[in-house]
Amino acid sequence: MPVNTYPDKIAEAFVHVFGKKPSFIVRAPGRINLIGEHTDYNNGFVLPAAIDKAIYFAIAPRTDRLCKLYAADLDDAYEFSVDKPLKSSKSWANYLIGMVSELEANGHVIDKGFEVAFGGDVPNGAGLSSSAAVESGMGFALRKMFALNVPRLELALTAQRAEHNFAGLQCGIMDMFASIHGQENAVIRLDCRDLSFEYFPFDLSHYKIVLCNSGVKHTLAESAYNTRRLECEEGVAILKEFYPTIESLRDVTLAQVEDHRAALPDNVYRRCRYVTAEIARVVAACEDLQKGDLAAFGQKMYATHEGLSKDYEVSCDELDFLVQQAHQLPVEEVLGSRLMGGGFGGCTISIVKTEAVDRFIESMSLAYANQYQRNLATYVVTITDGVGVVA
Ligand code: GAF
Repeated sequence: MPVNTYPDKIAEAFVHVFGKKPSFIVRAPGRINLIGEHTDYNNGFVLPAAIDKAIYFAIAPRTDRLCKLYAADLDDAYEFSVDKPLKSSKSWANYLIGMVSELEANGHVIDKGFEVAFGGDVPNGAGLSSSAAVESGMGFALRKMFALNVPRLELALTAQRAEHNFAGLQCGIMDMFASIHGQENAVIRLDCRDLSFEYFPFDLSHYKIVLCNSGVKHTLAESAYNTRRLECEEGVAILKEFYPTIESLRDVTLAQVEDHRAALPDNVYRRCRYVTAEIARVVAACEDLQKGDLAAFGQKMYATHEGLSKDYEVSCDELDFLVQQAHQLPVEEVLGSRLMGGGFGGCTISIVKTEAVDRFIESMSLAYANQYQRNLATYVVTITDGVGVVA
């Protein structure tokens, strides 16, 4: 296993840039999601986990009110006053400034400036939530440094507001919740309506989770994501005429969507059809996990992909190709596969028999290179604890 040198690298970068030692180092992981995509902002269920790819933060307080940020992976710096945490034209800085601003807006007192260097190995734009990791890690570091009384759930909600107000993505709660609440070897079954959750052991003694990175980054992914959210809201507004008590698609069944198909514009109908089916699928998938039936779980991953691609329209040719390739491999070796995260590019997630992992990676890489003349980056990930201090 390779030694994780990131905490040291970030500490060294801190010393190099700020000329002193950091007070401590925080690790904030990226996340995977086993099933339950685009269900979080519809008050449904999700099944994410924190992974062994993370962003690290080295931080120390200052005596004045200046906040100095250094993005080690970009070799770029930015500074602002703790009294004026305003949106910047540097998009990477907004995730950190957003956390300062939203914590202060919530009444927490950050009474001094600070210096922070950060960076890590969560690939950008791969659907592994590097942005939620940055927000969660920054928030956790500020909480510790200024002894803020911010419970983990509030930290996740603060990170979500930072993403909405400073990055412009009207995301759900899943990504930051997973980065903050992750537990080693367990997936989180989160009910996004009341934010109650339980940890499910995810037995990976015979299987591995393999991510295949399409390398595709859709430039309009954020606006397309926000549009999906609005389409779901439009569906709820129309269905409310028939079911006045509903508040979200969580309160609607697939059968009810079908009953009122004629009242829904076609795009809205298909979005509602996918979301209501997916929410029910997560519940059934958790039952599979409880029974130890990973094969049934894997089949549901393919069904999710089909819905994301055809009804929700957040896939792309490359992701469809990767899932089709995985589906053609022996079912005893590859249990399931689908696009993961918001979509429009990024990674697929597959559950692969341990002995078949090398074969899987080789055959997927070859097929991808033949089809798109591009190298396929693959990651075999493990499930780890959420955000915390590492040194
Ligand atoms: C992105 C969002 F940030 C999440 O909130 C979630 O909606 C996901 O897309 C899709 O499931 O990662």
